[in-house]
Amino acid sequence: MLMTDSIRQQFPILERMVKGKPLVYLDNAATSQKPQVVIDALTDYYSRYNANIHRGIHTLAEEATMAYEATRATVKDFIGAETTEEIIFTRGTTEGINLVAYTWGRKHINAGDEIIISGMEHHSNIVPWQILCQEKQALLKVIPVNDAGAFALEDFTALLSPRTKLVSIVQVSNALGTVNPVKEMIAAAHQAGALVLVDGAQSAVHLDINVQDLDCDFFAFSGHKVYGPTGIGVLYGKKDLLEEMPVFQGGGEMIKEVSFEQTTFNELPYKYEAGTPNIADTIALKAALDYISSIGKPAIRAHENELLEYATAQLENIPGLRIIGKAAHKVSLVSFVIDGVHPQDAAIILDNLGIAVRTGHHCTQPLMKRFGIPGTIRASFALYNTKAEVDALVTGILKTIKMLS
Ligand code: 7TS
Repeated sequence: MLMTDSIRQQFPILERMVKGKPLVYLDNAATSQKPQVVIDALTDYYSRYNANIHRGIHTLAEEATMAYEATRATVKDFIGAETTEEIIFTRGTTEGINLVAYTWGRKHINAGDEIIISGMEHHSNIVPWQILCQEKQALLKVIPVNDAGAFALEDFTALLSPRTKLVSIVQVSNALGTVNPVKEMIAAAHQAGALVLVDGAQSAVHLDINVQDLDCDFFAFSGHKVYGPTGIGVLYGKKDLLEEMPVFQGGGEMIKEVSFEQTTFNELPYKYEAGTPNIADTIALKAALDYISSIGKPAIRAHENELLEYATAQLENIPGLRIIGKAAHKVSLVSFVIDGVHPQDAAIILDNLGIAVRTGHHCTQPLMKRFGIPGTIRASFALYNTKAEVDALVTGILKTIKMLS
């Protein structure tokens, strides 16, 4: 059992009042709140050892470099990578996916090749591949999503062909909460000769991640969804792939030697980190990952799953409310629509009650189209949420229905 009271005290924002009511923050899939240790790591860096990294040999530069690289080592352990050379810092999941599309993709995708994604992808795992496929006359194939908001492994393997070069798949759907069988998918894709990128934006905070066990070729996630800062993310890539891929952005840091005639590039991981990186947020990401590890993902998961079950049972009892996404394996996220209630109207009423939920298409427009809806109301739970907050949501929904009907 998590000690929610003491956990909540570590998140200063949870003391906030919104519209005269205590904040009930249920938009964790968009971004999670930050514990004091993360906020402290940011202010500590700026107030004690702000300096550029990898260049100066003065004390501050050395301290900043050490802290920055310490995060890389922590990330390596957090996702079970083999070496820190495989950990590339990015701005977030979106940039990680784009990095692969613009480097590996531009080199390896040719006319007639096929890339497979699923029908539940976030736009950031659709658009980069669409752009690439259009440029290269390649084909983007989509795994169909069933009424429960999932797909069977066979629906995926049926799409694999000798032309499949890449499978780019979300591990956990941000709109439905569905957990996809990525390990089995990776094995099947490899057998067909394709590489696999896993979008871990939603999974990294809930599931135990071991990229070596998964055997994925790339894995991308965002710091701000794992209780860390915005503006920092991670792209994991297998070393041999990262070594042979072309560079992404050119500039300082990513070079070995530059002349006007020719440039040689730096070794991994610096080859993909051009310019002064996001030092402060990278350093604070370590505090966030250490925070998660200190509590333990299994304990966090048990708490979140309890909230999910509790919320699902209550919401299902509300007449006219329909849950979208009823896969057998889900994370702590519930998406729903209500007869006669536009999600946006519900969000405004709930906000007046201090309740923060996400409404709309959740950057998954093709998925919304599949379900024939403009969007959903989404409540997503984190380790600091409570059953009392679920009760507040349910009461708020009942009030919303009364007001709008
Ligand atoms: N992939 C998935 C599955 C996501 O949920 C998100 C963000 C991204 C990629 C992009 O991550 P970013 O950090 O680069 O923006 N998802 C959401 C969401 O559900 N609500 O706001 C952002």
